[in-house]
Amino acid sequence: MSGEREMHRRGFLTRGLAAASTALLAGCDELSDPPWVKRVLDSAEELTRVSQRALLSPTALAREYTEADLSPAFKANGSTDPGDPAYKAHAANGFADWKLGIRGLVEQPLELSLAELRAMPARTQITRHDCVEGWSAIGKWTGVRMSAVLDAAVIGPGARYVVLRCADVMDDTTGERYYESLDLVDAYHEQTILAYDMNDQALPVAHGAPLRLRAERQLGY
Ligand SMILES: Nc1nc2c(c(=O)[nH]1)N[C@H]1C(S)=C(S)[C@@H](COP(=O)(O)O)O[C@H]1N2
Ligand SMILES: [Mo]
Repeated sequence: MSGEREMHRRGFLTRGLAAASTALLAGCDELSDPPWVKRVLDSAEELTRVSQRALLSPTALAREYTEADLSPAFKANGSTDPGDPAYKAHAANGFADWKLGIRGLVEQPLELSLAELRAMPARTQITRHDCVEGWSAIGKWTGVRMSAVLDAAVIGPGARYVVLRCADVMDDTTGERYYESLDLVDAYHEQTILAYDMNDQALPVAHGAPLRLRAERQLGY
């Protein structure tokens, strides 16, 4: 992802919130269980996210809507047709051979097919996506909780963030691909899911097939 995009999405929430984040950090010892919560909040780099949490408590749920609230159209934004040849081959094959790789600071690296992900306990949520570019849409998402995937992979004691690496290239000069990161508070949030269905249909390519992170407490994620 581009630095500019990062600034737009994260930067504007931070400004003017230094006082609020200091106040919240002072109260962080109360969040001592589980241990990774303190580890995350101990870091000064976490000020941005802690600032957001000063406004939105860390475990509170984002509002969920009903079927009647579903937006008639959900704008496809960003990369709507990734050009990567390997991605295109997977898409042409209905992602039957595609696998989600979970690696890094985990004790049990995993490769999970879509069928395996669909066999895990599912969560469905109807939520509003708010893009910082100034549009919103309500969609219905079904997928597996990220916590279940992380627990299956057994995150190691040094792990503090989850980085999601995507198929689409964001910077043609460097070839850098789109990525996003979450701290473990957001990763384990009840509504943080890896969605394979959107509005009861398999996720379309324009909306991030085969699997899309929904992090409902974050703008545009
Ligand atoms: N891999 C990838 N994920 C992405 C993007 C992207 O370009 N590539 N765009 C982001 C932005 S800015 C938004 S608003 C939403 C758009 O999701 P949609 O295409 O389903 O509307 O996806 C986010 N995730
Ligand atoms: Mo966005």
